[in-house]
Amino acid sequence: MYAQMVKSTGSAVKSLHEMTPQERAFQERVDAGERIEPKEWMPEGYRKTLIRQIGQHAHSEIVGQLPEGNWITRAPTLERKAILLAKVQDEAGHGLYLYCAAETLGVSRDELYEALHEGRMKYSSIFNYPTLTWADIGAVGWLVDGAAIMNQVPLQRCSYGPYARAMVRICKEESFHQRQGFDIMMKMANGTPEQKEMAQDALNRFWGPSLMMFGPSDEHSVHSAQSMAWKIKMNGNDELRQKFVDLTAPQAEFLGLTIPDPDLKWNEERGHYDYSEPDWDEFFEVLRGNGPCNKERLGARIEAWDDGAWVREGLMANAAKRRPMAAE
Ligand code: BYC
Repeated sequence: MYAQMVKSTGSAVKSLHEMTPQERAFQERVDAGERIEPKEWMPEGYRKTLIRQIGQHAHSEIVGQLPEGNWITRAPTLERKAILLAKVQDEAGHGLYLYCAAETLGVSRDELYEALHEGRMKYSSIFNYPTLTWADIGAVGWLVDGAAIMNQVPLQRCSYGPYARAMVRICKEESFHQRQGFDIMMKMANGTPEQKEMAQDALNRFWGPSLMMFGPSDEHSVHSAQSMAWKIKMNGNDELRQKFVDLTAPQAEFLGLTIPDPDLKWNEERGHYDYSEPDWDEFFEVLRGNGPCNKERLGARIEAWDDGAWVREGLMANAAKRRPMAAE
């Protein structure tokens, strides 16, 4: 029930000569870097892939409020509390922009929520891990928002107009989020030995799950080839993961913390860091609904939906009452 049990359905990319004239004209527009807008013709697969990705993305923003929301009342100072509150509110806003972008593809927000609640749609695996200490809030901002930026900046150039435009605003806010996380890590890493230990422990627990945010290795990514041909995705999963490692490793060094990977080493020849693959068995278990917090996270969303029923009913009743008045 709580699993994100959707079966992946990637299919081979059609070559230009296998396409219908309409599909070919569409692909040529995408190849030329043109933006596709809501009312324009698009292949059904393109529309479905966008609904899947934007919907999952929106759900991630909303479910992603839970691990951090957990710390709003326990943030160590008033300033930290205000900052965290603003960040969590931003995530709600991101969810709303993204649900709106998905709605332009002919799916309603209610349908998307229903699919999430029934385990027919996924959200990012990272939010199925608990935030046990204040340092975890630093690690989430630094690593989770850091990974999100790495993935989302290229999406500002994606082929679907409403998604690309939503990304512009989201990315601006994500950089603030990443910096506030790094700032928490700086304070902790330069604090008492106990605080530094907490920072290291948070890095130890969030490193692998952050690498998993980029999705399975290209070899196991069922959607990448088609999504990249349609410019719904601009890069492969492994390419972005490598960029994230390259950017983050020196930051960890600056903090005086150790990334929990004995194989992490700068490779002069490649011009990149070598690193170990995360535990992919764990990743697929989390996707099957067996992560540490899957049940809790989805349970909280379902409860919020049920608790809000009276508000939705009230609003609908009010709108129905006003309709005849507006017609007069
Ligand atoms: N978790 O063929 P692949 C945030 C699924 S939130 C769960 O490579 P694709 C924030 C994938 O969906 C930021 N599932 O897929 C919020 C597919 O299954 P389906 C979230 C994952 O789509 C609050 C299957 O595995 N960012 O920043 O080409 C607080 C095969 O994968 C994951 C986005 O959503 C995963 N990690 O590529 C703080 C970015 N990875 O759908 C921060 C937009 C893969 O066939 N999304 N799967 O059932 C994307 O860029 C792409 O969808 C992904 C995956 C790179 C994630």
